[in-house]
Amino acid sequence: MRLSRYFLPILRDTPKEAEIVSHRLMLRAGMIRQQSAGIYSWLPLGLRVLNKINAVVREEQNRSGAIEILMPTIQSADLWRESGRYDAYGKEMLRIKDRHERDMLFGPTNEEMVTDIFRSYVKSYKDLPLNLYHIQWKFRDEVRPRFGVMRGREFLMKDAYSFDIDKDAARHAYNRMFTAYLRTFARLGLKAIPMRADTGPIGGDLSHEFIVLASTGESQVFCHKDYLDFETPAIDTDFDSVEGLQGIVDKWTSLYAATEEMHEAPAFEALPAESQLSARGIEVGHIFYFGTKYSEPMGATVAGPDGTPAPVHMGSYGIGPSRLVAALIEAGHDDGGIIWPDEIAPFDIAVLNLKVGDAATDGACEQLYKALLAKGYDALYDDTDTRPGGKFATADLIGVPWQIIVGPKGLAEGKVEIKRRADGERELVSLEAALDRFKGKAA
Ligand code: 5CA
Repeated sequence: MRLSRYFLPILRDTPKEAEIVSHRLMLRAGMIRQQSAGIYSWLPLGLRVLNKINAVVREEQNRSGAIEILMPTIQSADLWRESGRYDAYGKEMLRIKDRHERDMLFGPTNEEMVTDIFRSYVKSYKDLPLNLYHIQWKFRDEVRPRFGVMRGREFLMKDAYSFDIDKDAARHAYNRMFTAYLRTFARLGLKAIPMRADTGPIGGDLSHEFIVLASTGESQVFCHKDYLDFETPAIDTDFDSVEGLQGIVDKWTSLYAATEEMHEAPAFEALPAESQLSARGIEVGHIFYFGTKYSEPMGATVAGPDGTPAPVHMGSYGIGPSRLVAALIEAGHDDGGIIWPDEIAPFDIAVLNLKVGDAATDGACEQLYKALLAKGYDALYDDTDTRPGGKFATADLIGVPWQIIVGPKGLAEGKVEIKRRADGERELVSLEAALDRFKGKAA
């Protein structure tokens, strides 16, 4: 992408309305624009990051055996009357009437709708287990939308729904998602700790929130420090192995970890003082097992081996990709701006032309830029006529992991500079060496 042809509305001044660093940086880096309280447009840079997060989430959902669908944002109130949640959900639900005066709503979650899909097609235990997920916008009319996309009213959610013949099978489905979540957050470069959690309006009696520790987090959490050193399940984890996954989940739930609602002070205080971690955290994922809470009232039954129909056992599993964009910035930034993990960065490499119009500099930059594109990188070429200082500031602000800085002085000696955004380390190398350094996206 040539910056001169891109749409990157950078703000030089710090927006006053933004209370936390991720919100400030997302506005300054031209990633989002607020349209009304808690409702945002995603500008090109923000959308790139959101899509990259979705790609990781999707890969790990698929790996665990879940199957992607896409359900609508607008739902019929009748479905929610069947489960009894239409009245119970309260003011957070945005209720709408269509032209025929039918009650509709903008979905805050999809348990009812996915249960309706399931009951329409699946009748036998032979078609189980099944886990269907989608990545779709949700609306919750939060009393206090704040911190930008961290707590929005309209936000993106990956929500998966599992269907099983009995409680044991449902436990395995829960463990699959639990394990997939550990892998997903680790791939995003985040340390997310599963904590016993309250189930709120979703219901059920087994639930974990996945919490990223951050001083600006909205939740108060308590856990054993050793979780910070636990190993992530490997890429070749066998998601069909009941014992294997139970082993992973047992390990990751073996030590104390709870959100404020579930906190038991005496148990926590019994830990050695040096192992007690009491901190603020961001909830990036939340998983639930709720048995037959929806399948029973909605008549989602399957026939078991003896032919007797019984309500299917369900769980639901949420991740907030739009919230994750903010969480990643809370976890990765410095005074200069954002520091993205390589896999999530909006661009892989930025080429900074320090003297546009100078034939040698333009030539070297074009050569670099085209070679990087040919190797499959998302390259950003700053070919604008901004001063060098402005280019450095922009590249640092938007957090591209690698910068190749090209100017006439260096080129006179046959050199360009490679800068690593994360630690600021710089290296002077020949143009050929710079090209050779970046071997190809898959390499
Ligand atoms: N149906 C279940 C699981 S699929 C459910 O709705 N769970 S939830 O309420 O816990 O939300 C799932 C995830 O969505 C949360 O862990 C969080 O990452 C994200 N999320 C929830 N509310 C918001 C919000 N207001 N703004 C941004 N992200 C949110």
